[in-house]
Amino acid sequence: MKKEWSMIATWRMAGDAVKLGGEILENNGKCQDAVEKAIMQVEDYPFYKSVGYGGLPNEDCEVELDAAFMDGKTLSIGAIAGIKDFKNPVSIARKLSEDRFNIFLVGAGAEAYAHKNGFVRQNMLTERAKKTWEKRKQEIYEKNLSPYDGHDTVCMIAKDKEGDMAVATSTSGLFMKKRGRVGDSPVSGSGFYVDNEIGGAAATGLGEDIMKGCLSYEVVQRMKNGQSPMEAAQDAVTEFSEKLKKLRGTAGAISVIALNNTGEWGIGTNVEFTFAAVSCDKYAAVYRAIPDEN
Ligand code: SD4
Repeated sequence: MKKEWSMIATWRMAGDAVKLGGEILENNGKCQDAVEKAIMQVEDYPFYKSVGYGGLPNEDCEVELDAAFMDGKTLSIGAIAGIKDFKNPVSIARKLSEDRFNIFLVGAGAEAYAHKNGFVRQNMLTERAKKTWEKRKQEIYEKNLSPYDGHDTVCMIAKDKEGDMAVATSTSGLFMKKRGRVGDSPVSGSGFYVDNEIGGAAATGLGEDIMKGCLSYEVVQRMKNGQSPMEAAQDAVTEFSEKLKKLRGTAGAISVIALNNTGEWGIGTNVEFTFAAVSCDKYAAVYRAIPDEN
């Protein structure tokens, strides 16, 4: 059944934020505002370890953030990567989406743009994140662990009462990543995609593998070809994970959320304990997705 408005986000941490986004949509607000404001709430909360303030540092103990914004009506995109010391990367990405050129900025260039456009400077490294970094550093050394565990991106897709759609993402990326490493989250087609005429999708997990399959665009194309968001997301993740395993012996964690332009939602994953927070026509809930065993 067609939903008046609808919103989906990755992870349990977005549970309260989708309620906020839902209120915006219920009160005739725009999908662009719903995804931005809801992600800002997650970015500002210091205990969500992998997004915004309090995000997980890179191997040099610096917090480098990636974010993106896409408008499904105009296909406008704005993205930033590796930005340091600015609050609310999602808002900087949204601002960039207003431009015709230079819509994806990295590092010092992104910081100069944010400064020029009046965005708030903030040291994004918290004491808590620093302690987590020190502990992991010790564990990597003592137990010979892979450094690259622990990372969750917040992604949100919304459809408003006008039928317009938007998607946004925000993340500190892979914990202990190399300085300058960029994952899928700010990369169009891999970390996110939306088109009013079809729907949207966004990914969380190991960016290095998500980018190999351009999975958000793949899910949107599957919806275009008639699959429901649930089928599109689950089939795309399962088929691509199988392909990676066959070709390379292993597939990283991959989860994709999807929302079509009637407000129907779906989630696909290859890992246990993936959650999606959903808010549609006045109800809100957090769902757990189960990987497809076939
Ligand atoms: C990245 N995809 O930078 C992000 C991290 C993430 O769940 O989503 N983790 O690769």
